[in-house]
Amino acid sequence: MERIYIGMGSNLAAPAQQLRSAIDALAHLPGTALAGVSAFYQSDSLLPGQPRYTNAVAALDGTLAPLALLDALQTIENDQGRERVERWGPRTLDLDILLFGDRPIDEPRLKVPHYQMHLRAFVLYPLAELVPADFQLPDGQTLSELLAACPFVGLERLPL
Ligand code: A4P
Ligand code: MG
Repeated sequence: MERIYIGMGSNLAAPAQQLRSAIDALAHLPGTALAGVSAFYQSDSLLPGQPRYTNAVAALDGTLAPLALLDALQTIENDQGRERVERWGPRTLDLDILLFGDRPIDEPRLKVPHYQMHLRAFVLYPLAELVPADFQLPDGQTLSELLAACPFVGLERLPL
């Protein structure tokens, strides 16, 4: 059994509802159990000219292989109307595998930890709600160090 963290994001078609549907789908994934969900956070897109994003992080306990989980997440994205028109384009739902136990993964289709998670406030602050205070990434960096280098600026935590 491994603890897995999933970053969720949406900036189209009622983003908070998209996240709630995704959480429901994650709760029903075979081979995993939903272990927790952060609050929802809003922030501007990293690319100008796109609607604001709503983001959250979910924790799963699973026995699935990493690529099987990626397939399942992409099926959920597609079921919720994800269209891949351009990289970083606006999307109904993006599900990223942030962390998979304490293993780094380097496959053509899957890089874990997610390549930019350590720089993104909309990933780090929701993740911090779900992990112990001394939490470390696979490379030994602590989440506290990453948070200290990544101010909460521009992030809006939505009421539960
Ligand atoms: N892939 C590799 N590693 C992973 C992983 N750890 N988890 C591959 C999931 N997928 C992974 O993903 C492209 C390919 O990445 C997948 O087929 C998979 O094999 P994608 O979801 O089709 O493409 P994308 O999401 O457009 O690209 P990317 O680089 O994942 O974009 P990001 O980094 O997700 O950025 N602003 C705010 N405020 N909030 C956001 O959530 N998100 C983006 C998109 C831009 N600006 C944002 C936000
Ligand atoms: Mg993605």
